[in-house]
Amino acid sequence: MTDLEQITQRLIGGDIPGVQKLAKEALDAGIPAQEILNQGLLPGMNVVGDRFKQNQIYIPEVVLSAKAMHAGVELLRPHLEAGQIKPSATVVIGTVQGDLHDIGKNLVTMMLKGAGFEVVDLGIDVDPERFAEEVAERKAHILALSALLTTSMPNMKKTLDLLSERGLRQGVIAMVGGAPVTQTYADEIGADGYAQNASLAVDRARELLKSSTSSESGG
Ligand code: B1M
Repeated sequence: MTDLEQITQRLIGGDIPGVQKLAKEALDAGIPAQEILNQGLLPGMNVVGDRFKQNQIYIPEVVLSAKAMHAGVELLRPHLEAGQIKPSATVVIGTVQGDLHDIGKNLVTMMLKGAGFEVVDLGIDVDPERFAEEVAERKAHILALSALLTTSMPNMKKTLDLLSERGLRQGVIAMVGGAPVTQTYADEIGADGYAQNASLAVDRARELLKSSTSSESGG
């Protein structure tokens, strides 16, 4: 078994110190943080998700694996966020109301920071009112909404609707994402962009900013 496969196994087993130890050893051995994330930690979380869905494991096991994921990601954080240049734009990000999932949202946050964005992370279970307040106060260029539950997805629309009511919607690029969210859903609720994963979120944020700046300047 490779070092990264061992990380995957420890994460599935919810072994927090084991994940920390192996992730640190992998970093020390010069394996890039992105590779440890993509080939060690994320495959483990996928297995956990599948087993949870098939009732092979239950919430306590999922919580332990999620904690192991957090611990691993914390170790990688400085490496994923490294190399930033001056902030190119401000992003307000959060998991929508009714939803407590934050692992994916935290990865998107890290990748955006690593790409030089200034990111204001509002955390989990964020209500539309709070998103609207922060977008206005921070003069955000991008609002990034994450949802992992089909039951919390409608709160993405509620948030965008509130921004429209307040006259804030036109001034901000709205991006959505999370496992159950699709491009079709993004179009349906009038979001400007959707991305399937954290690195695509960075690409999409850049593209959207570029096209909004060129349309402002008339080209
Ligand atoms: Co929950 N859970 N969970 N859970 N959980 C899911 C989401 C579920 C699919 C599991 C399943 O049934 N297979 C299911 C949802 C079903 C549905 O809605 N159709 C589910 C359920 C049902 C629940 C509870 C209701 C369970 C219960 O209590 N009976 C409950 C709800 C609590 C609540 O939120 N109100 C619950 C609770 C939990 C835990 C607390 C135990 C824990 C969360 C811990 C935490 O986040 N701190 C948890 C976990 C860990 C999961 C699974 C297993 C893994 C989620 C995860 O972290 N994935 C998940 C199963 C699964 O998704 N396969 C599941 C790894 C993460 C890196 O991926 O978050 O998708 P993801 O993020 C990706 C992309 O989606 C994207 O980039 C990220 C990185 O590449 N992305 C964006 C995310 N946000 C983005 C925003 C963007 C762009 C891209 O732009 C703005």
